[in-house]
Amino acid sequence: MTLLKNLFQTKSFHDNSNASLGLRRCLTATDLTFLGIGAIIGAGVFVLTGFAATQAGPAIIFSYLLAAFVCGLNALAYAELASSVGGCGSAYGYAYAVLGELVAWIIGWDLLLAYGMNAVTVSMGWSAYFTEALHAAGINIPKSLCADPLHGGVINLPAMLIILLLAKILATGIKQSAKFNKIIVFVKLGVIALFIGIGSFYFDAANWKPFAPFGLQGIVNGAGLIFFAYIGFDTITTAAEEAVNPKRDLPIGIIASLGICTLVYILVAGVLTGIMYYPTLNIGSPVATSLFKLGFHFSAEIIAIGAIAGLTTAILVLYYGSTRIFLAMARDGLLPKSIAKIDKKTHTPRKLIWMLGGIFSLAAGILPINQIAEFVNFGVLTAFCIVSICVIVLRYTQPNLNRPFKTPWSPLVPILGVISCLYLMKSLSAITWLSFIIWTVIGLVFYFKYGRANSVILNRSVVLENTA
Ligand code: ALA
Repeated sequence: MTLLKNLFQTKSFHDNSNASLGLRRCLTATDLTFLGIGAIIGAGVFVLTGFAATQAGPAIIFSYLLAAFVCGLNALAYAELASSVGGCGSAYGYAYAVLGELVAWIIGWDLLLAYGMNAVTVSMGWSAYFTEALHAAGINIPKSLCADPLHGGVINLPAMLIILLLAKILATGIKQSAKFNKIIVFVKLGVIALFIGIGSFYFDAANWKPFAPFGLQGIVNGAGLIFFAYIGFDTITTAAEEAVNPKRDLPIGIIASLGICTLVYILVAGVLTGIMYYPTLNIGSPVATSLFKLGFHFSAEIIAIGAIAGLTTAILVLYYGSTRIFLAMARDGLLPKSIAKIDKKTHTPRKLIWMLGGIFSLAAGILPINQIAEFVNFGVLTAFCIVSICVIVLRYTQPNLNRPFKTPWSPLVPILGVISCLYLMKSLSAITWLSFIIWTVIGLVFYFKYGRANSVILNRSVVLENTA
């Protein structure tokens, strides 16, 4: 009975939001919105749009809207918890405060891998664009040095190097990282505007016939794939302890970044399918290639450079998110605290950043991309489900909690959030489900061997029981 009680021991909200980690509070609502856009716009739109268009046709616009709807439902739940529960642990922290330690551990463990592998996946897309850009400039990197062993190479060196470069930036300081992110977000929004501007002059309505060649099923399949393009708005919540006014600014950052990106995606998808007939879009760099085919060679090169910039910030913010989740878990004693120490000068967890950077870099050098991307979707969808469930439970357990932002029409909206995530998860492959189960079992072994013995909350309860 005590074991069961311990496993579902929750953490007080005070512990979650007010503990001082030594991080620096310096991020504004604008910084947070830019961090969101930085994480969201990446491989999804620059790489996956073409593949998704071959599944949905020009109706990919509706796939984007559908995926935005699913994310929007859960984004409202994130906004409510970020403003009321707080803490840099994101879904892990909310689950700890609402559903207890065991669920929190499972979700934190899941998110560590999902964010980390997401950064790795995008770094592989980055490498592909980068080697292509070098090739266009007449510099050729041998395939053995820019592809993983399963794709005819030995090691993916560019993917490894970009992660190490970003480790250096993240370790320097959050304000510097946010500034770097902001500049690059301007570059990527600029090249997307260039694409929409040029492309809209060449829009040919004939390419939109038929508009939905694969019907509703095609739209749903496209949404399942394109969901990846929206991942990232949730990482803003990991910046809760570095935000100046998290209760007000986190909901603004989440909703604004998701809204802006949805608009951008719909415009890109509409223009892309209007200038190229959808069956010809089965390519890895549809945005740049379509302009190239229109004869805008120079603009296509600029777009490719913008895509590289876009992918860089997606890696940066996802990598940042994984370090903050680790930090929150280490603060609670569930992971080794010594690794997550904050450097007094830079106010960053330098050791942790370099340790995770080393692991991610190695993974980027040798792992194949496809399987990881599905796993990322699975991990993030699980977190979304838990966050929406937390909102529903918390409305009953803590009806009077101060909620600066409230999810409208609760519990309908969070219930729809959970159902829509489960629906998308159902379509993922058996191997992805199996990988998730294996990863969770490894996590549970670690938890029962290490986490429970070192858990701050559990040890505190033991002390209280002994002194009572
Ligand atoms: N949303 C991010 C991307 O599209 C993960 O790259």
